[in-house]
Parts: sequence; structure tokens; C-alpha cells
Amino acid sequence: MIQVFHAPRARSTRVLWMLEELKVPYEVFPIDFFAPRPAEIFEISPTGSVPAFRDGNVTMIESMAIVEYLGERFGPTPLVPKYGDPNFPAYAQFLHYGEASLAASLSVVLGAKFRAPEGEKDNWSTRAARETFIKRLGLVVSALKRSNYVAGQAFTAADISVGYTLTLTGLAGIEQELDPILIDYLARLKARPAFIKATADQG
Ligand SMILES: N[C@@H](CCC(=O)N[C@@H](CS)C(=O)NCC(=O)O)C(=O)O
Repeated sequence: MIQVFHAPRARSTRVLWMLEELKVPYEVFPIDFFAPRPAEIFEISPTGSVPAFRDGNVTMIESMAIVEYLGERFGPTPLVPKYGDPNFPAYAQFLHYGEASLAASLSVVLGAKFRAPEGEKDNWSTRAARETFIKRLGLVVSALKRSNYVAGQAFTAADISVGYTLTLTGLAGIEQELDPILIDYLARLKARPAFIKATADQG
């Protein structure tokens, strides 16, 4: 069975969400983000980062690469549009944008908020990362003005990428800056049965 080392609210949420959307069974190894990692995770993830994922002989640690892998492994699925589908370019872009452009800047804000010493929480880098994140949301707003989801009228794995990152805006204290179109989008994503199951450990 597929195994996922997962911490609540960590990027491993994307992996559980995709597995739930695909209705593929899996086993979770719970990780306490602020506690020392169990030795087993280091067989997969050299720094103990999550997600850490195993499917037989396959091990992976990059959340959106795992989501792509699952789409191919258990597809074809409408969650993964293919080249030739008019939504494919937007799909490919947002599949990566949610991590590489959005989560990368939001992580700086969250890392400082929860881990930096008191006097180092507010600095040029954290302010720049916050501003960059907010500006980058503009591309998501433009996409959602055209269609219900970031890559067309149907939910896809690109929404798992972007949507997961948006779920962190409350933790980062940025939720009040979200355009109403993003608030509505996030509410629709959070109402999905697969999201609810994948985040049941978040209390
Ligand atoms: N780009 C990676 C980032 C993975 C990552 O940074 N995971 C965080 C939790 S959200 C983590 O485990 N950080 C602790 C560490 O890197 O040791 C992904 O999307 O999976």
C-alpha cells in the first residue's frame, strides 16, 4: 500500500488530497512538525521534509511531482488534462505555480512567523515575500474570472497545487487581503469531500 509521511497543514496535504480525489487507499505515517523525525523518514527524505512518499520501490519527496506521479499511475483521470486539451497550458502552469511561485514566497512568511526568533520575524525579506505572494495571486484571480477553476470549468490537480497554498493564508495572517473571488474559490475547494477527508487531522 502507498505510504505517506504527513504532518497536518504541510505540503503532504496535497498528496493525501490527490489520493482521496482518486479514491486510492493509502497509509499515513503522522509527523509532528516541531518534534524530532522518526528514523524511517530519512530512508526517503534526507532532511526529514514532508511529504515523504513510498509506492513499492518508488520513493519521492516533492509534493507536486508526487501528485503528477499519482495522476499518471492511477489515470487517465479528468484531474489531469493532457496535451491537446485546450486547458492543458493553464493546467501545466498552475500545477507548478501553486508551489514554485506561491508556496515558495508564502513559506518565507510562515517560516519567520513560526520559527524565527522574536526580533527577526519582521524584516526586509519577509515583507518582500509577503508582497510578492499577494502580487502573484493576481494571476489566479485572472484565471478565476475566466472559469470556475484555475484550468477551466472542471477541478484538476492544478487546483490542489494552488488551493493547498491558499489554505495557508489564514495561518500567515494574509486571509483578509484575499480578493473575494479567491475566498469563494477556497470555500468551494474546502467543501470537497476529498479535501475534508485529507485534512481531517487538522481539527
Ligand atoms: N517543494 C517541496 C517543499 C517540501 C517542504 O518544504 N516541506 C516542509 C513542510 S510543508 C518541510 O517538511 N520542511 C522541513 C524541512 O524541509 O526539513 C514540496 O512541495 O514538497
